[in-house]
Formats: sequence, C-alpha cells, structure tokens
Amino acid sequence: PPPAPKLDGPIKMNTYDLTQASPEERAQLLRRPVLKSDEMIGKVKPIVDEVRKRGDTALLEFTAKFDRAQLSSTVMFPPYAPETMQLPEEIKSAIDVAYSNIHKFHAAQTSDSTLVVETMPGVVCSRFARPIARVGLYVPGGTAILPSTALMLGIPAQVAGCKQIVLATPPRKDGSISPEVMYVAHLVGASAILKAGGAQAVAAMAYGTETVPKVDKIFGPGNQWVTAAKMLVQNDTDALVSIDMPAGPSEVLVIADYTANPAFVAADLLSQAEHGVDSQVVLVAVDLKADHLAAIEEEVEKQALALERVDIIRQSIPKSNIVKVATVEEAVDFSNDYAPEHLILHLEQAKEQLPRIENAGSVFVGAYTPESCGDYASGTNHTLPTNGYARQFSGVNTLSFQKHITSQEISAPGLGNVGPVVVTLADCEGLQAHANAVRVRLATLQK
Ligand code: HSO
Ligand code: ZN
Repeated sequence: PPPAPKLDGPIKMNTYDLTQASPEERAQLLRRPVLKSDEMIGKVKPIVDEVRKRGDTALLEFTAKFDRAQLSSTVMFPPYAPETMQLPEEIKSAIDVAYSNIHKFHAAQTSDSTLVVETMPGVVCSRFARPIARVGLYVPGGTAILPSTALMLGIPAQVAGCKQIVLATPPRKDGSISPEVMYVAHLVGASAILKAGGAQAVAAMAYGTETVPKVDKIFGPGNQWVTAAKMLVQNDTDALVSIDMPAGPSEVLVIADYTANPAFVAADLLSQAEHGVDSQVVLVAVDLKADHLAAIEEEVEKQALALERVDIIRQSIPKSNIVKVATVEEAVDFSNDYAPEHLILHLEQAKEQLPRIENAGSVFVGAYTPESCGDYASGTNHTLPTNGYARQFSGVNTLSFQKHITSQEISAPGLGNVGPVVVTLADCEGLQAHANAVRVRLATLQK
C-alpha cells in the first residue's frame, strides 16, 4: 500500500517580524495564493456549453457523474413536503432565531424610500429602488452542509422582494437535499430548488433549462468550479446575468494585544482554518511578550488536536502566518493593506480602532465577539469579499438584491434654467440633435 500521508507533524503557524521586514517581505505577507482563473474558466466552459445546449438532459448527466446522484427530475417547486424538512426541535429553533436576527438586520437595510432632489428650480431628480426580479442562490455542498449560507442569501432576497428565488445546491447520493437546507428554503420562500451543484448548476440558472428558471443575478460562495462558471456566464451577453462578487478561499485576520486571551485567539484562528485546506489565517501580534505568543501557539495545537476536522487544519495552519508588529497603528495599517474578509480585534481599545479600518469584509470587535456569531446568527451577512476584494466590494446585503432607477421631471421654467447649459455643452460636443431637443422646446416658451 502507498505510505500514509504524514498526519502527525506539528500544527504550527509561521512567524515573521514586520519591524525587521523589507518592503518585499511585507508585500509577500500580504499576498494570497494565485488563483488560476483562466485555466479554470477553460475547464468549466465545456460543462457550461453542454448545459446551455442540452438543458436538463446534460444537467442530469453531470449530477450523476459529479454528485453520484441518479435523479429523474432536477427541480423542486413549493409547497415542499413537510417530511423533507423534519428536524430536531433544537436545530429548528436555532435556525428560527438566526433567521429572525438576520432578517432584522437586513430589513433595516432596504432602500425603499425615494430620494428626491431639486437641483435647480423646476428641475427635480429622483431615485427609487426595485428588486432584481429573478435571483439564483448557490449553496455549496461538499465537506459541510451549509444551511447558514442558505439563510445569508435567502433572507436579503426575500427582504428585497425578489419575485423568483432559485436555490441551487448539490444533492446527496440518494438524490435528496438536507432537511436543514430544505427548511431554510421554505422559510425564505424559495420558488424553486435546483438539485445540482458546480458549474452545471450555475449554467442552468444563467441560461435556464426546460425546468430550471433563468435568473438575472447569481449569488453565493463555491469552489473553484462554481467561481469560474460564475465569471464565465457573467461575461456572456447571451446569458445577461450578473454575479455578486469574485470569490476566493475564506480568510481571517486577528489583531491581538497584551489583553488577548490565548484560548479565544486560538479558537478564532481555528474556526477559520477548519473551513478548508486553502483557508487563509493571519494573526497580527501587537508587541506580545514571547510567553504570551507561545501560549497562543500552544492553544492552537491543543485545541486543533481535539477537532474532527484536524486533518484539514494540519494543512491550513502550517500555511498561515503570525506577523509581529510594535503598535496597534502598524497592525491596522497591515490589515488595511491585506483587506481581510474577516477582521477580529482582540484589543484593549477594540472599538476605538473602527474609524481607522479602511478595508475589511466584516469586523468583530472585542474579546466576546467571535466570527462564528457572524457566520451563523448575530444578524450580519457571512457572504463577504475575499482575496483582497474588500478594497472595492461590500459583502452581500439587501441592496445586492435591488437596483436603483433614477427619474427626472423638468417644468417649463425649469427647462429655462437648465436648458441653456445643455445647449452649450451639446454644441461643445458637436451633438447638434441633443442641443435641438432643448432648442425646439425653448423656442416654444419664448413665443
Ligand atoms: N466563515 C464562512 C461562512 C460559514 N462559516 C458558514 C460557517 N458556516 C464565510 O467566510
Ligand atoms: Zn465560518
């Protein structure tokens, strides 16, 4: 038999001292693993093309091949049978509380008030929001079932008032969907459940098939195949579909000072490291004494050994870094440059740092605010920008499921005010017809 993989080495992060680092070394610490997006797009293209051309038949073939599930139909429509969502009371009520908190926070984000501004007398500009009519929510399967992701995508879609909510998730080998995800689909009012995963699910939602409704925007995290398929269909004008954001492996950056509890810090690092072998975990240590840092490292190893997913952690933790800095200011600067998906502040003056945070998906303030709470139940969304995209992207929120329409109404006196400006600018661009659209009207007013 082949030698067993070495699974008993130390579970240890790499340590760097930022005060001694050259600019090149600092830049290296800010880097993420390179995503080979071109290569992946090439691999998913044949799958996407097949689903576009052959619809349900291709979808069922891919589901049999990749998910090992033999299905006769790939979509479920409501009402979903109660026996598909039977859950222990404890889980059901935990989902209910999470739903309520996430709903509260996302309902407060709706932009249903119309903005009206009179920019000049008689020139009235306005803006109002409308839901994106048809949305597709991708809920990953794989190494963990993720009803929490179904909540994080489904609730803002429901709050925004999207008319069609298609929830796609890979089926289990027996062709069923986990009762947890079924229950969430029911709570958020999903109008269809697509039992498919991977690039094939994304293609089905982007183009529609005989049974899968076509959507206007696709949301949700996924593996490299899902991400590449989302990027591909977003660029196809035939699909006319947009996506939430580019996705990469999940990340956390923890800033800890002398007040940090080693067990809390280690637990937070591990909660990210257990997601996947490519999870990005960074600890920025602010002037920590050697024995304090050693206590954190010991906790990481000790707690990791007690976890079911220790084999994933054995791969993610040795790829992760401890970055030593002298001051909180240096730590925040480093974090802003890294632009982490999650930022946890184990600091004496944690909330005082918020005004200085420029780039982060979501911030967790103080010793009693683990990322897990945001992952599941406090109210904020856990679908957040990774890979440094927190520089320009927000996490998924209610506005992600809406678009804004602007409108204007100009009175005759208002045209007298703004019209001459438009004529001058249109003439300056040499666009006579534009100028004329104002002139013909002004001429009637001067009579
Ligand atoms: N931390 C993940 C979300 C998640 N955690 C789902 C647990 N379940 C997003 O970065
Ligand atoms: Zn998580």
